Amino acid sequence: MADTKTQAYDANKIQVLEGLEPVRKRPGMYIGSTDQRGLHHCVYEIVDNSIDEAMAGHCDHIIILLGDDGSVSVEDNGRGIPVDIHAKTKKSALETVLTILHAGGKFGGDDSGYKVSGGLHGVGSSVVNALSSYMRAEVYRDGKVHMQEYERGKPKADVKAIGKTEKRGTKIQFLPDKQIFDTMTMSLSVLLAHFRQQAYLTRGVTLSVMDEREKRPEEDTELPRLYRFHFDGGISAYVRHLNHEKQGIGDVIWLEKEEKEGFVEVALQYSQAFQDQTITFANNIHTTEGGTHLTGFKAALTRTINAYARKEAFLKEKEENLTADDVREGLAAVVSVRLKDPQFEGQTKSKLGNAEMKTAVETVVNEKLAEYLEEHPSDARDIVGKCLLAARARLAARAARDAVIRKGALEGMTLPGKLADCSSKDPSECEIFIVEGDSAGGSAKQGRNREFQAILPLKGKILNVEQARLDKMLANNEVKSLIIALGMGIGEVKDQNKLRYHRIVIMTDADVDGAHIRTLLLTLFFRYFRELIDTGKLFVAQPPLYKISQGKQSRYAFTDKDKESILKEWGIAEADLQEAQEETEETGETEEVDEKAKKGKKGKGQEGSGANDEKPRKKKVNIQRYKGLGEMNPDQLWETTMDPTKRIMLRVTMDDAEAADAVFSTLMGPEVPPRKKFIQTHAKGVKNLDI
Ligand code: 0RA
Repeated sequence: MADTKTQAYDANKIQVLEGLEPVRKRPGMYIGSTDQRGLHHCVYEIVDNSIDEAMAGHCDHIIILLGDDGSVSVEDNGRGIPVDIHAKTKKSALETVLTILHAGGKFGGDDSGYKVSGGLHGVGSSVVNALSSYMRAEVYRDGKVHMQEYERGKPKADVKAIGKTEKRGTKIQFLPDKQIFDTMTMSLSVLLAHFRQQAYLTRGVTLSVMDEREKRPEEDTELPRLYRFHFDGGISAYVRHLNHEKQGIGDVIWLEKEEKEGFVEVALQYSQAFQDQTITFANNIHTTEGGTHLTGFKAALTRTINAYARKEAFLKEKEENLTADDVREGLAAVVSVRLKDPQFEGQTKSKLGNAEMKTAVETVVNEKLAEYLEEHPSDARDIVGKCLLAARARLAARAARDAVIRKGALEGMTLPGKLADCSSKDPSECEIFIVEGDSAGGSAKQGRNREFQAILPLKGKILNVEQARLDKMLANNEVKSLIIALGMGIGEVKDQNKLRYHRIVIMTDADVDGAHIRTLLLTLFFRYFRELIDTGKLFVAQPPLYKISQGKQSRYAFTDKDKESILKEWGIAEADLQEAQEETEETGETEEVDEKAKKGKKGKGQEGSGANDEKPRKKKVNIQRYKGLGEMNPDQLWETTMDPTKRIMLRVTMDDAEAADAVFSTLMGPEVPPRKKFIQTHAKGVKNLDI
């Protein structure tokens, strides 16, 4: 890191703003939410401060402990938060930093350096303190251990020296407040993904993570408890990691330069994949919506590769320039910038707005990438070759797409033949069900509300888009129908305003084939219609797995757990089921079961009435397992899966595009060994594919 950003610091520089009451009143304003995300956010806040210390070159090891009591402890070997008395507050700097909102030396927005500490809101440790029922800070400085404890942001006593030490550094332990958070359970896998990313961005620092929780959430139970992230390669190692299941073209290219606007670092590598994966950061904050640094990067990449291709006559005089999309096919890149006063914009405040960073990134990439290509002619030729291939494919795809669009237009507003469209033309109230198979399609067509529900049956498997370019994709009838039905186009001419349905529902059977088709569809949406996922328009229908009937009453169960709880409600233990059934056949039933059965009748989804006055003769429990949607009649399908007032649908969300990309590359890409490995390691855990 450049040294220019480290400056002399003293306790007086801390800007005093306000106390912590507003934080507890409106936690969402400061940490986004009080669910698990907010909980994780607190951990990031504390760790990010230590990362800052590492970035400034003062610390190289951070230890994170998830305690069995629900607390988290973060220790670094940096300079230690100052403990001297702050002129304005007349309190120790440590206390000031941890009890006053927006206080903090280098993270206070003064001029002494880049404000690097971050996360979504970049609010700092005082906010975490306010939202913790208990916090303890230890500072190892000047041979002493200084300590202060807090409850809900309030110090229990002044900072005091409690012992001697040779160590230097800071340890912050905090216990999130049960009164504030909806859950106290953190997800190790989510935390690890963040720590790994931070370790890449801070070359040379070691992040050690230890999970000491006795009871871990289900998704963590198979994970080791101890981790160490350390990457000497920094973001080059990140790019290598992004491409590790892919076949690379040339080496990872790494560029860095300090400009007057800020510091720019870029790593990139091409592979034989089709998709591009460019991940951007500003001051270590993942800018998922991109921004000026991304714009500058794209512009420079296109310009530099075209210039090189022309100069070396890979592009003939009469040939058109490569487009931005051509030079991004198969690209993995990490763009990381650091600047003094980052402006975050966009829906989720994760889009960099500083105009000067476009120029900075553009200048650095133009200069350094051109240099690299000159110095590595063989890699350069392979890269240009890959881009030319992409350009040719794009032209072929354009022709194919134009044909599709023309066909769509020719067929007028009637769209693909097998689409049963809805009558409403207001996209905001329209839904399209993408249904597996003609028979289920038939049931869905009869069962639907034709006012606002459209049905598109797909025959068999759709094409695996992970292994095909757009042109081949568009030659596939199933994919083609879907694209025309959606109405928003694809590729270069996509327009979400033309989308004909604001809810798109994937409805497949609850078996292996259904899961495969669902995955293929999810891949298609992830790769080509990501905006529909980002805006929450994609859903997966949840047809019931069982119909459980007893006498005249029946209930639907959507999961095995559901089934168990219904049976329990009816007073039938799973283990007794067999027995109970036998018993009924011979003798009728016992009092106790009868009582429970009556209660069960009051539950939702019951059928029939007046069963209460009937003398119970039979209590045979019948459990029907639905193997396919086709086994349900139209009414049942409507009632259980399509009726907006009763159905359960899973909205497809994506917390982490990078993880999703890795999953799709692994699951749907051409390489078999990684897929095998993935399936072997995850087979147990797969319930819902959460992308
Ligand atoms: C301001 C000044 C100095 C260190 C820090 C902040 C600091 C903060 C944190 C938060 C977590 N770990 C940290 N380590 C250091 C340095 C003052 C000096 O010694 O000159």
